[in-house]
Amino acid sequence: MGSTEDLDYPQIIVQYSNGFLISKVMFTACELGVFDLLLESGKPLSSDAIAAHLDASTLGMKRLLDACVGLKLLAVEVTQEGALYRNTDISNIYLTKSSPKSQYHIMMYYSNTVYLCWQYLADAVREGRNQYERAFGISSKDPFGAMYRSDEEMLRFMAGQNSIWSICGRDVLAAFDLSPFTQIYDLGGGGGALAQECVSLYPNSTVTIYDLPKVVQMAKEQFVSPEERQITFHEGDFFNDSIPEAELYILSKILHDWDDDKCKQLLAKVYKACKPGGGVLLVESFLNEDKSGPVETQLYSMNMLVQTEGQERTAAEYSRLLEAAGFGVIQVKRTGKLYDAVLGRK
Ligand code: ASE
Repeated sequence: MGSTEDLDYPQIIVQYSNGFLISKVMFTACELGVFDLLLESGKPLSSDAIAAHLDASTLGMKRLLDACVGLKLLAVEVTQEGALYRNTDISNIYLTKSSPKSQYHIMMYYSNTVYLCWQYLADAVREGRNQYERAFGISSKDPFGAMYRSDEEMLRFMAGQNSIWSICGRDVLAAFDLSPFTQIYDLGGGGGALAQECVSLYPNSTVTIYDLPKVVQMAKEQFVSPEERQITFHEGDFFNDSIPEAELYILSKILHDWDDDKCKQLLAKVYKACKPGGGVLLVESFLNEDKSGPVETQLYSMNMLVQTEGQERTAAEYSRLLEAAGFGVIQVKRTGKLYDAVLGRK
């Protein structure tokens, strides 16, 4: 029996202790461009060649590459000229910048922003609030003011959220037949990846991305081209400005940013604006009813504690929020993947 399976040092404790080291190895290989270089080169490369191309030390790069092999993010073959490294299929698809399913941007957000907030997790638990003041020296009164404290931060967040929808967007939009709704608002639609999935899945729909003015400007500059005629924009703050009439409102990972009072306030406003027969689609990661899992969602809920005013909720909790706002027929769909959906009808 290996020493790490010894009851004095159970595997579960070893794995959990090393979890953050594993994350940081993967984030760093992404950040330095290891996976991009190996994709572009089209052939396996030595650690010296990779170090030279990426302007890194040979000593540090060799160690990073070997750790990536141990994590199965790279493969190595030993030849007469020495060790040659190449991407695995999974790295090519998810860890390179240019792949359609790239998770590069969410990794950069985790590594450079989320990681810093988690430094203060104990303080967040003690105080029951987010940690922007300690992590970045900025007021935590307005979480999105803090999250969008610079254009660079805002862009990193928007690109990160977009990368999630490139993987999960289709599943949550296909959870219900949304084809009867042609006039759709994506409230807090950010970089627009979910809106793009929506018009591609429902060709008769038009989606208006409703978000803060500086978010809309960035989305137009970086993510959505004017040729995408089915996508339009509306600049506003959904708590303080009016919400135009539409058939369907999508709130995707919006309610998890806010406490119950703010959620009720927002949903009541959406209910008022909604056409009769219309609806609201909530896209979130649902906790089990007894909150026993899934562990990914429990971890996201910890992240909502350190970064926002919200939390992850159960399907019943979202249904109750919808009912409180006046929505009738409420249908819940668990997708079995990271994000689920609930549809409420007016
Ligand atoms: C938000 C989503 C996220 C607000 C802050 C966030 C994400 C990271 N930080 O609405 C993406 C989801 N991932 C996690 C860990 O929650």
